[in-house]
Formats: sequence, C-alpha cells, structure tokens
Amino acid sequence: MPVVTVERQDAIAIVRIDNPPVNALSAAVRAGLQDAIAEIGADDGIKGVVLIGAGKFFIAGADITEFGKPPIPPILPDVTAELEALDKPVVAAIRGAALGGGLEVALACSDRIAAKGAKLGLPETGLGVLPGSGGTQRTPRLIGLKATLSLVTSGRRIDAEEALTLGLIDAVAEDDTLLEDAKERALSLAGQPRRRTGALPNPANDPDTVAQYRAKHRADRPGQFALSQAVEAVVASIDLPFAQGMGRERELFLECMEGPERAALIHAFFADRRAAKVPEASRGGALEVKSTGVIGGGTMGAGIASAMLLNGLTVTMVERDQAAADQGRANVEKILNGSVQRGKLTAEKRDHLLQDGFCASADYDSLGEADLVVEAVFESMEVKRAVFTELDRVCKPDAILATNTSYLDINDIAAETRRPDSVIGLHFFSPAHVMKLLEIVVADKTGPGAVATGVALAKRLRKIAVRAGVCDGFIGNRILAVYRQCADYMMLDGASPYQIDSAVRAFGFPMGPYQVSDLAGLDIGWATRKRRAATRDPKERYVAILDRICEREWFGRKTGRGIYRYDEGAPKGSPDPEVEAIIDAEREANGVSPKSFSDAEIVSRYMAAMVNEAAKVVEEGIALRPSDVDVTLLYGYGFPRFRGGPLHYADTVGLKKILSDIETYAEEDDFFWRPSSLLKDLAARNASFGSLNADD
Ligand code: 3H9
Repeated sequence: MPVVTVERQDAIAIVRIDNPPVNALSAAVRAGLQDAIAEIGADDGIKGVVLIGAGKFFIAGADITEFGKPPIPPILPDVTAELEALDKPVVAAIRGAALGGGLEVALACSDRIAAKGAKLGLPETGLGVLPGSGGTQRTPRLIGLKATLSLVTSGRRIDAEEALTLGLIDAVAEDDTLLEDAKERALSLAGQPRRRTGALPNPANDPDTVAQYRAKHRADRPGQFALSQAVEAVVASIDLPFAQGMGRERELFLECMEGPERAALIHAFFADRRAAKVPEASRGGALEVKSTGVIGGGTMGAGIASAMLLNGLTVTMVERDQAAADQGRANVEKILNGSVQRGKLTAEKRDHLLQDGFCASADYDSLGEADLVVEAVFESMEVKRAVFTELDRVCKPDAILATNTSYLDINDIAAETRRPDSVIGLHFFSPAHVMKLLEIVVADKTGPGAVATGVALAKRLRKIAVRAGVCDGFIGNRILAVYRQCADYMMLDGASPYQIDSAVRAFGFPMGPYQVSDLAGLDIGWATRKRRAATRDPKERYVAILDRICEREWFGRKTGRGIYRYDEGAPKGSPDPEVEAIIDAEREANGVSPKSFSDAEIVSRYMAAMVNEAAKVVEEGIALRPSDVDVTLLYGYGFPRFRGGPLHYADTVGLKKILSDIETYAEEDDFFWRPSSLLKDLAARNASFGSLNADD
C-alpha cells in the first residue's frame, strides 16, 4: 500500500497520508509527497489540493526512528519548499495532531483548517532538536516573534481554537465536515494568487523579548542546548531573507541532531512507550475499574484517593476508626482544594467529587463493590497482613487487591489471601496525585489479569507504568538506597553534603540527595536504618552522621533544621556549621582523614553506584529491560531527562570506563563496590545497555 495517495474529486486533488500509527514523515512519506506534488503540478485539470491524514492524526512530525541515522533524501525542508512553490491552493485539513514537522507541512500549505479537538504544536525541543522544516521561519512570519518563541520553547500543544486566535490556522471545522470544508475552501481559492507563508514579511523585531528568551535558555546550562539553538533559529527570522533563514535553521538543526541531548531525549521518548509494553498484561484481560477502595488516609492514601477521584473513579476510603476516616477525608479535601486554587478544578466539580464520588469509613464491609483496592497503610508486615485478611473476606471474588508497600515482600502479603493471583503491588510516589511514576510490582503468583488491570489503571491515572519484580525497594528505591549510601561515604570521607548536592544539581538533578532527604524528612531514613541494623553485614561501612543529626531531632524542613538550616532568610535552606562540626566529629571517631573531592569525582562515584545497582536490577530480572530503569529514575527520582536515564547515560560514558571506575573504588571498599556481572559482561563484549532494549 502506498503511504501517500492522490485522489481526484472533480478539480480537487485529495492527497492522503496513510502511514500508521501516527502518519510520521518517514522517507517513504516524504518521497510520496514529492511525487504527489510533481503529479499535481503537471496536471492542469487540478485547480486545488487538500492535504489530509488517514486515521486519527494529520501528521505527528518527523519519523524520529530515523534520527541519528544517515539522512535519506528527500529531506523535509525540500519537500515543504516544493509544497509551498506549487502554484495552486493547498488546504491542510488537520485532525488529531499536527505536531513538529506535521505543523511545518501545514504551514507550507496556503491554508489550514483544523477540526475541533485537534492539537497543534512544535514540540521538537522536547526531543533535543528544533523545528527544522521552516517552523522557525514560517511561524514568526505568520503569528509574530513572541508567540513563536513561546510555542517553540514550551513545546506546548495548543487546541484548534487557540491556533485560530493566534492566526496559525484559518478556520475551525466540525470533525465530520473537515474534508468537505477543506475541499470547498480549495475550490473557492482556485485561480486566486497563491498564499505563501514564506513570502510574508519578516516579523517585527522585539529586542526585550529576544533578550528575555536568550537569558532563559542559555546553551551553557545543562539540558538547554536545543532550546538555545531554537531561540537563535527564530531570532534569525527577524533579519534574514526567507531562504537564508531556512539555511540558518538547517545548520542549527543539524548541530542539535549530532548532540548527546537529542540522543538522550529520543531514547527517553521510546523508553516511555516501551515501558508500557508489559508481557503479562498482553496475556490477561484488564478488569474494568470504576469503583476503587483505598486503605489508609494518610499522605499516601489521600494522594492515591485524589488521583483516582481526579480521573473519574469513585473511592471508598477505609481507616481504622471514624476519627482517622474523618482525618483521611480532610486530607483528600485539602488536596482537592489545592487543585481548585491552582485552577485545575472548579469548586463545583470538587464538591461533586467529594459528595458523590468519595466516602470515608471505618468499615471494611463498605468495600464489597470495589473493583480494585489499594492498601496504603503503615509499612509493617503485621499490619498489612491484617489488612489483606480483611480484604480477602470482604472484596468481591474478581476484585484486584493492591499494596502500595515500598519494600515489603508482596509474596508474603499475597499468601494472606485465598487469591494470590489477584494481589499486586502498585507503588505510587509521593505526592501520589502529582508524581507520574507507578511501579507495577508483579509477585510470584500475580495473574496476568491483575497486571493488565494495573497497567490500564496507570493509563487512566495518566501515569507512566513500569513493571517491577519483587525485591527490597523494587526498581527505584533499591537503586536509590545504593547511590544515597555512596553519597554518605563521600560525606564521611571528606566531601561536604553541600558540595555533593551542588555537584549533583550541576549534573542536572533538580535537587541534591541531602536536599531531598531534608524534604522527605530525615526520620524516614533513620527508621529504615534502625530496621536494617540487625541484619546489616558487619563488612558494610556504616555512616552514622545522619543518625547524629536525627538524635538532635533535626528532621529536615519540617523541623526547621536538618542537614540544612531553614529560616526566614533562607527558606530553601543554608549550610549549617553545626552540621559540619557533627561531620568532623564523626570523621574523627572513625579515624578518617578527610580528602578533597572534585565535583567531577563526586558525579563519577554517584553515577557509578547508581549504574552498578541498576545493572544488578536488570540482571536479576527485577526490571524487564534497561530502559525501564531509565524511565523509573526519570519519573520518580528527578534524573535529568536530557541525559536519558542512568543506563543510557552509562552507554554514553562507556561501560568499560564505568567498570574501571568501580574497580578503582573497590580498592578502598570491595564490599560496597562489587561490579554487576551484567556490567562486566557487556563491557567485555563492547556492548551497551541499549542493545538489551528490544527495539533500540
Ligand atoms: C520533528 O518533527 C522534526 C522536524 O521539525 C524537522 C525534520 C527535518 N516518529 O505516543 P503513542 C510511535 S520531531 C516515529 O503511544 P498516542 C510511538 O513510538 C517530531 N514514531 O500514541 C508509538 O509506537 P509503538 C515532533 C512515532 O496516541 C506509536 O507511534 N513530533 C512518532 O498516545 C503511538 O504513539 C513529536 O514530538 C514519531 N514522530 O500519542 C510528536 N510519534 O506503538 C511525538 C509516535 O510501536 N508523538 N510514534 O510504541 C506524540 O506526541 C504522540 O505519539 C502522539 C500520539 C500525540 C502523536
């Protein structure tokens, strides 16, 4: 089947792009469009053209699977130039999405009509490139400099109505009359002088806006390369004639294409979609979930309940007594009020959700109708066992019973029920109504139907699902525990926590590990360390600095002191000399003579610890593939997206280098630094983690 067809309807040619799933502009589509343009140009009987996409979308953009490979002609800027040169009206009939190169094709048409519900945008910078087929030159000529800079740098997808207001399109149509409206428009324009966006005058200069965008997106800041290049490409439209502007855009685009940011962001794009492919889910049918239960109304339970409510599910919350249930309701109300304040929810809708969609009680029997229940109570096996015994008693036979435990063995929890195939881990991240990640933890007896339901729920809640196996901490928290420990070793050995945080931020994380600890509350880690004390291997080095801080009841932000000091002058925290004194004392007590660390060494050690544990997680089958680890760290732990995730990053550094770093560090501590056999194997074969991601 050809991916581009030309159909004559009277004097109008309908050019249809049919390249499922999203009509990406692959080499075949580009060649097909070029042929269609030549055919139409040579046919005097054709007076006008309609360009439309088959299926749900107009065009989702360039085919990004081709990025990073040698370009196949014809390149898209040439195709758009030929489209614009055609001496006949060409109406783009847009439904679904006109994104990136898709919108650029539409901009090279003479007219644009979009169906209601269509989304238009230039999201290229989110993939580490810039609009490279005239988007930076035609858009400002059509809608001005400021609106273009906003669209290009935000990557925002706007709806048809906003596009019309901006002047990006000419009309909005009903979906079912789109093609007819476009044909009519093409006919009405036949014989008139052809409109060409590229022939419009240069946009007016606006030095303040240019200065503002240049200051916001500087190439010397991590993760800003494509953004700064995009700003420069748009700025080039102010003075340069169209053809030269296109040349400048191409240069800047190709520089982005060659860079690591582009490779990382495209990796992250496909990693997101790959994570959704969970083998068990394709073997089992998902249960239709309408009514849910949440056990526990604390921070986590209330966040989960709010996520459910905000996405159209009803929630029955169960707490141990009525007072706790009332508090749980108050916690949910507080979250929904926050959504109202931020303009994400109307007050009426909030009232409706709380009155008709939510109830909180102390009675497990109220869960009889729930399709899925998530337990989010205190992390104690005893408490969880009691909850699951109750759930097994009251829930209907096909209900899915989920636990939000962060580290307990879900096999033990499942064994408490007569239906371990219906028991699954759904590990939300706090705040659960905000954080995008959901680890779907598959225990030994979890059935495919439960997995499929978990994956479908994640989609419903607009979260990214990652499948994980059972182990202490699953994918994310297990890896976190190790790189966090590595940070503590560096702190004991001579780096200040403030230097570690700053080095980690400079790498691209929004916060350093000690800022995160202060935010989460140091008492949480303290409790975990106490829990593990009895089983800690005597060979493991133990850093007691944070215990000393906790003994003073400095638990972080919530107590005004932690690793940082928080006061009015420094609400985000400032270094605390008393903490530095505690660190010095601990060094002395442990006979450590502090050495200095460069920022680069801090990052090397931090990343080596992260990569090594991540490799073990893949090696043991806890994560299905390296890219699932990347997705987990990207969405749950603030790993900088422009670096693609820890295992993609490891591939860019080189696995031999990472392994040799680990071997060097092991000379100091061969208990902590035990290289993963997968890492050793890949390094020996000169292979990459990427090679284990089926479709990379
Ligand atoms: C660009 O245009 C550069 C130009 O300016 C310059 C050129 C010179 N290519 O997201 P979904 C696949 S840069 C190849 O699950 P949805 C995707 O991997 C591009 N494949 O569906 C998945 O495959 P699979 C600028 C693509 O309905 C399948 O399609 N454009 C592309 O939730 C379904 O995708 C963008 O950034 C692509 N461009 O959402 C838009 N896009 O089934 C990127 C998708 O094997 N795309 N696939 O896993 C999107 O935002 C969403 O896919 C879209 C549909 C909203 C369109």
